[in-house]
Amino acid sequence: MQNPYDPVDQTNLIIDGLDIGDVVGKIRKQGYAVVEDFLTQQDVATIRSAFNSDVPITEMRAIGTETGRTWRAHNLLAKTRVADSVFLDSRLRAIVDGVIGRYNQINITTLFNTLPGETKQFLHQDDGLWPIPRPHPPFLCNALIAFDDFTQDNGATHLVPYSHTWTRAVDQSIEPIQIEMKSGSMVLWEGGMWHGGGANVTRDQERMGFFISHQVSYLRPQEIQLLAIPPQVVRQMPRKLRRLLGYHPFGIGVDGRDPLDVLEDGIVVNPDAHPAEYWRQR
Ligand SMILES: O=C(O)CCC(=O)C(=O)O
Repeated sequence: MQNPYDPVDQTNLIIDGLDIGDVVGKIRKQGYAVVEDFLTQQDVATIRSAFNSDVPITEMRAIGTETGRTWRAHNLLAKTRVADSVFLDSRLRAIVDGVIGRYNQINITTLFNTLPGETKQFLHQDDGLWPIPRPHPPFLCNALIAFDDFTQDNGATHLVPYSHTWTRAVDQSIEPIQIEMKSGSMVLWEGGMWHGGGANVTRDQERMGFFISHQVSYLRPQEIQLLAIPPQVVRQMPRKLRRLLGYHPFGIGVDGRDPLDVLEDGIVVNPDAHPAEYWRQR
């Protein structure tokens, strides 16, 4: 019997002209793949406008950067509805299913803007947060969509191809490749891939990107989605997006009920459950 957590075979699956099997194959083999023109310029403009006006952001000083020259917004699904369709995009969903299996959920969401003067990050692995010995099956699949063109000078993401299968730490002096891509394009990588943001050595070019990390649904996410997004907000979301946040049946659910039903009615004690006296008197 097939394990329900096995990656889905997406060979020969074409969605909106994109060869999903090809993208999945590249991610599995070399650790990453680029999908050009994933978003239209209209989509990019709409999300960028929300990021600039509605979405609260913070400075980031981490992963080797101390300048404060990166702005970040996390917990995006609590802050705006503007990108819901991106999370639900059928091409993205099929790629993630092909890399980590169909039982997956959102791990963390980030809109970031790397400003002129930002320094380069350490090369790191996103799946290093979970202390699972290597080699292990892929359990994280990440997507980063360029809003600005990613160029060598503005710090386009550094990646070390094939390093997702390595069991030793990468030498930080290794020569990575840089993923230069046009606004609207997306790079995806497997969670074990060594990568990092580059230095933005321009005087005046920002590098805005939209990052969505997915993980297998049996792991605890990096951002506690079930708490981070208030239930009244989740109730307004499409059902598929609620599932992606972690409201999926796993094990016993909530007293044997589907978490989505509990989200609707707030009933956390199964109506079919009764004290022992009830059952003895039957
Ligand atoms: O800036 C980038 O392109 C990648 C950022 C990154 O890997 C991170 O912040 O963990």
